[in-house]
Amino acid sequence: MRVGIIGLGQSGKSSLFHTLTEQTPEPPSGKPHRRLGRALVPDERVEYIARNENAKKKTFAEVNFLDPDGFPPESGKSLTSEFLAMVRGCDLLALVVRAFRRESIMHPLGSVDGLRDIRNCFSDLLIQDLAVFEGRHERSSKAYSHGDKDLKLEIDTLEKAIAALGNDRFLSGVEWSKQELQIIRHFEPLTLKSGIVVWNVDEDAAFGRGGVGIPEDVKALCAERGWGVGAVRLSLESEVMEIEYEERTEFSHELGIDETVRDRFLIAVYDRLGLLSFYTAGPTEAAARAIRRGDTAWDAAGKIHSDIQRGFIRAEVMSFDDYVKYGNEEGVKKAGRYRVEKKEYVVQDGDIFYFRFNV
Ligand SMILES: Nc1nc2c(ncn2[C@@H]2O[C@H](COP(=O)(O)OP(=O)(O)O)[C@@H](O)[C@H]2O)c(=O)[nH]1
Ligand SMILES: [Mg+2]
Repeated sequence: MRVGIIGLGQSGKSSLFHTLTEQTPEPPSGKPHRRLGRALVPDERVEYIARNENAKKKTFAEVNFLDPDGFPPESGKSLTSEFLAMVRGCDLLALVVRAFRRESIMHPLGSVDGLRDIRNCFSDLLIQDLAVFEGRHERSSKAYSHGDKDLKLEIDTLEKAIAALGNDRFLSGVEWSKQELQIIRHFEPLTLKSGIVVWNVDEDAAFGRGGVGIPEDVKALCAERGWGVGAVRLSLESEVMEIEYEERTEFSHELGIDETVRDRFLIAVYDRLGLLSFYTAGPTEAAARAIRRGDTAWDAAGKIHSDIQRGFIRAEVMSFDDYVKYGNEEGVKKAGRYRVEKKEYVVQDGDIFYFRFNV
């Protein structure tokens, strides 16, 4: 899973990247590039399985982050097409919005107005999609008039998308048939992606769970677009990340942070993308991996190794709860709770798999 961090210049994108990945942003290179990093998803179940199996290694599910960086300062006034092209392949967009005051840091539009910035950025996404679909529509229409009649459904779908975008609607808010969805997904439209607005407030701002610190009109705008929104204090959080891991909790408490941005953010990503975790357990490794709700045992096998997917024979499964209740795999078997499933089996949160395969 990959999250693309977007936002105007100086809004706090790289600070967010830094807090999420604990990767120190290198000095600006002056050339546009994708800065990549990852965060491991904290998981008590992996810890438990590792202890119980005496596993040599623990592997946590991971979420990847992309911070498009190195753009010239002038381009920080809006989300340009070069900038947005970098996040096309991402599963989720995180739009960082400046709500902190701090006079000494310039705002590219000259004043701090988060609602305006969100509106502008949302229309940048929309315009970008519109350009992609219009370009494709023109080409497909030409081919159609030259006799390629297979393009009928594509053209109808493109027109539906163009009409929606023209009416200021995100593609995620439109009803699509399975076939239509397949067609538009191919273009990786930005307004079809899940999104979260990261409302970056001052270190002394009122702040808390359930949207404390976020103005009502901002919440309403995000809800209208189907985006999530959460407040963060990135300058504080960056400070916390500077501290040695062992001392972080205590320091965080002193600052009134009871949950790090990273933990809250990862929970939000799981929620937005409809992710769940499945596991593998053994003496060599206790591992968690993320998968989308509705995905099958066959998809899960592919998350581990393409060979396991290719040679898939069957999946042996127990739930994490049974594993805890009956002590170990043998206990689960004795209790008659160990299952054998086929490729089509829909993965449940907490499933512990053993894949039989043959290549
Ligand atoms: N006071 C304050 N400064 C911040 C905050 N977030 C970021 N900054 C500062 O704003 C500047 C731009 O941040 P950066 O993360 O590089 O923004 P980017 O251009 O979007 O990547 C840096 O000097 C940060 O230290 C915040 O929440 N409060
Ligand atoms: Mg940056």
